[in-house]
Amino acid sequence: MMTTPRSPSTPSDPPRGSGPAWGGPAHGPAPKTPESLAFSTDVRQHDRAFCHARVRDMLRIRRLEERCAQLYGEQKIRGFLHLYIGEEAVAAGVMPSLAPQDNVVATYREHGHALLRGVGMNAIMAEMYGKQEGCSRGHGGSMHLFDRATRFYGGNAIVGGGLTLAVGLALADVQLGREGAVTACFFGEGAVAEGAFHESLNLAALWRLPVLFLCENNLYAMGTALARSEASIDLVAKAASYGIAGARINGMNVLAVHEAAKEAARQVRETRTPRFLELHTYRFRAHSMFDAELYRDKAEVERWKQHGPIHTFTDRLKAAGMLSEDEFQAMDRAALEEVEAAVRFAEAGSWEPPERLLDDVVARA
Ligand SMILES: Cc1ncc(C[n+]2csc(CCOP(=O)(O)OP(=O)(O)O)c2C)c(N)n1
Ligand SMILES: [Mg+2]
Repeated sequence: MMTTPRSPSTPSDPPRGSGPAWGGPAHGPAPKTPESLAFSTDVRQHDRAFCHARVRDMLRIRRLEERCAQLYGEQKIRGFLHLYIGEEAVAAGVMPSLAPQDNVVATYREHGHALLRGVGMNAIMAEMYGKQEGCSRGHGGSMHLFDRATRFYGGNAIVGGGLTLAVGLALADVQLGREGAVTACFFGEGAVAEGAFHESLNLAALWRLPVLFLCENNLYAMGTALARSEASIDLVAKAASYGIAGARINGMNVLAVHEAAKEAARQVRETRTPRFLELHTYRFRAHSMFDAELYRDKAEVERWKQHGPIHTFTDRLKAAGMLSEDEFQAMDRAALEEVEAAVRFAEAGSWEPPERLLDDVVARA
C-alpha cells in the first residue's frame, strides 16, 4: 500500500533553523560531532616514514591553500576559490592507496587532490592565476585543474558531474582491457541529492565497473546541512541499496582513511566491482570566498578545529616519539618554500595571446 509522503504545510515558506526540513528527524546515523571523530589510532602500529609522508602531504595542501586565500584577496587569483582546509586527511589518506594507472576524479574543491596525485605545485599555482603555464593552460582556473599525465580528470564544477565521468572512465577501462585500473571518484555529500549520484551508482553496480566512490561528507552543501535536504542521511545504506558495499570512516584521521581506502581499492581492483566510502570531515573555511557563513556558529567551527587533521596527528606522533619538533618545522618550512617558488613561477608566467583564446574551447574548421 502506498503511504502518503510528508509534505510541507506551506510549500512557499522555506524552513528555518536547524534540523530536518519538515516533520520528524531524517533517517540514519546521528550527525558526527568533532569529539566522535577524535584521532584515536595508535600511531606506533604504523611505519614512521609513511606517517612523515602524510604529515608532509597535509602541510603542502594547507600551506598552498592559505597562500591562495591571500592571493585571492590581492586579486591575483580571480573567479571562484573553494578551500579544502580542514579536510586534508581525506586526500592524504586516499592517494597513497592508488596506483599510477588509476584515474582520479574530484570536485571544484580539488587543489589538494591534484597536488597529492602528482600535479606539480607550479602548474597548479599558474592555473590559479590563469596563466598558460597552468596545468589546464590557464583555461580552467581553480575549479578545473586537469592533468592527463597523472590521470587527474578534474576539477569538476557541476555537483555530481564527476560521478558520471568516473563511471565513463571505468567503463572505458573495462572495454580497453586495462586490467587492475581503478577510478577513484571524490564528491561531496551534496551530490547525493543529484540524480547523477543514483544513476552512477546504479550503472557502476549493474555493469560491474571498478569505481571507488569517495563521499567527502563535510556536513554542508554550501549552507545546507544534509538532514535538511535528505529524508535519509544514511549514505552507506543508499550505496547498499544499489548493491555496493560501503563503510563510514573518520575522515579527520589520516591513518583511518588510509586503512579504509587501501582495503576498498584492493577490493575494487581485484573484484572489478565498485565500493563506497563515506568520509566524515569538516571544512574550516567558508564554502567559497563568497560566503557569510550564516548557517553555522563560529563556536561550532572552533570546536571542529580542536580536532584538526594535522595537529591531532602530529601530536600523536610526537607523543609516541615518532616525530620531533625540529622535523616538523623542517617539513613546514619546505612546504612554505615550495609554495613561494610556485608563486614566483606563476608570477613569471605568461598570458595567453588573444588569438589562442578559443583553443580547446571550440573546434577549429
Ligand atoms: C548541479 C549543480 N547544482 C548546484 C550547484 C551550485 N553548488 C556549488 S557547490 C554546491 C554545494 C555542494 O556541496 P557538497 O557536494 O557537499 O560539496 P562541498 O562544497 O561541501 O565540498 C552547490 C549546490 C552546482 N555547482 N552544480
Ligand atoms: Mg559538503
